[in-house]
Parts: sequence; C-alpha cells; structure tokens
Amino acid sequence: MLDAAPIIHLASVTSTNDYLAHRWRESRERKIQAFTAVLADFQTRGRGRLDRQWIAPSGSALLLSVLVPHAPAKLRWLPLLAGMAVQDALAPLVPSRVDLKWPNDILVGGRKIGGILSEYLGESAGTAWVALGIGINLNQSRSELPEASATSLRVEGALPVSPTALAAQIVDNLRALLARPFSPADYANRCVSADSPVQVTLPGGEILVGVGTGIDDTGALLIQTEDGAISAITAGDVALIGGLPDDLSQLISSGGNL
Ligand code: BT5
Repeated sequence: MLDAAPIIHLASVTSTNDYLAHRWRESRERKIQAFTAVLADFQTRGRGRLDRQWIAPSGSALLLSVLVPHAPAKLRWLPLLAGMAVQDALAPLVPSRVDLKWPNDILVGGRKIGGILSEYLGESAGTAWVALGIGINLNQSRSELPEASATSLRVEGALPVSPTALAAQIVDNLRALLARPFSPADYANRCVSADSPVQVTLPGGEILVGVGTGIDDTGALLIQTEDGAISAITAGDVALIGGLPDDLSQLISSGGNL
C-alpha cells in the first residue's frame, strides 16, 4: 500500500494545473509532497493542449491535477501512463470498452470521455516535476457536453461516482504503473492509434496519413505512410480513419482504402 499524498479540494479555480504549478513554485525547497492532487468542482479557464478550452459545468466532471516526479529523459511517457491509469479506473464503471488514443485521449465508444494535459514545471535535484492534469466527464447529460464527439460516464450508463474516490484510484493506479518496469508494448497494446489507419495533424498544421504501427522507446507514435516510410510522431492530433478497430477490421478486410 502506497502512502497517500494529500488531495486538495477546491470549489473553483482558474485551472487545477495552474494552481498546482503555483503551489510548487511557491513552496520553499520544493517541499510540496510528490503525488499531491488538486481537485476542483469548477475551472474558470480549464485548458487542453495548445491552450484549447476544457469545458465542464460546475460539479459535473473530474478536474484533477497531480504533482508527479519523473526522470527528465522520459517525460513523454507521462501522459501515456496517465491514460493507462485512467483506463484502468474507468473500465469497471462502464459496460463499453474504454480505449486510449495517442497521445492523451480517453475514449468510450469512440467518443472522448477524458483528456490529459501534462505540463513540465521544472527540475530539482535531477528530478523533473510535472503537473499532470486529468479531465473526465462524469455527470454531464448529452446536451451538457461541449461537442458531439464527447461523452460522459452518465451517458455511457455508469452509476454516479465520487470524484474524490475516482481521483484517489487514478493516483494509486498511476503510482503503481510508475513503480514497475514498463515497455512501449504495454501502452501500444491498449492504444487504438498504435495499430489503426490514422490521420495525424502535426503542430505546424501539416497532415500525415498512414497506419499506426506501434510506439517507440520515447513514447512517440510510429506511422507508416503510403510510401512505406515510418515516421515517429512526437506531438500532434490523431484522428482514427473509419472509427474504432472493430469497424476497421471490416473496412480493411473488404479492401477499403485509407
Ligand atoms: C485535452 O486537451 O484533452 C486535455 C484536457 C485536460 C483537462 C484537465 S481538467 C484538469 C486539468 N486542468 C486543466 O486546466 N486542464 C486539465 P486536447 O487534446 O487539446 O483537447 C481539447 C479539446 O477537447 C477542445 O478543443 C475541445 O474540442 C474538446 N473538449 C473540451 N472540453 C471537453 C470535454 N469536457 N469533453 C470532451 N472534449 C472536450
């Protein structure tokens, strides 16, 4: 059993990641405990990657940030490991399969139920510290979700859950994953983009179409393009072409093109 780190519960905050970053920077000698978690009922400026908005009505979602110490050379793994921790926590709650889409999406039935925002805070004594933000839609009805591609535990037929209990479970799962040896296949085996036709929008806007073939040692997504070349993608947005793998196997076996 791991020592429990504190969970700070806030009614409202700009962003739980900003709050944690502020606490970490202000704490003298970095004395804020590893795996301290911040939970909020509401965020006034909830963020996704690239400063996109993360939208959730008050009290409807899990809005969590966790202070994670990690090896500086392996930071790209953190959002992927966090995805696995979330997948393991959600899987028993919903009848449908919970999928991971590289790099930071958690999907149920092809719709986004949660996302991860991993932000580097700084280094102290050779350890990198990260604010690992996790947003999961809990109680929103369909009409309360920000877009048609989103879903929530409620929409997926789950019973109501306590955000604090779910947060504690995710932090426990994450700590257990970080404590044991890990290989890229552990993530790739759970990730729908690692073996499916995908379209990747790179940060500069360039679009790459290919088939995911795996995950490399650094956590990059490997894509084979039509010319046979393999590209290692370190950042970008991935869209699955043709839906989830069950549908894709039909598409591929019927000779469909990408
Ligand atoms: C993410 O970014 O998916 C990361 C989301 C992280 C949110 C958590 S909440 C706690 C912590 N504090 C923060 O301020 N953030 C973290 P990205 O892949 O860039 O996806 C953002 C996109 O998801 C938006 O542009 C919308 O299209 C969509 N989106 C926004 N709110 C959503 C929601 N509640 N459910 C599903 N999709 C949403």
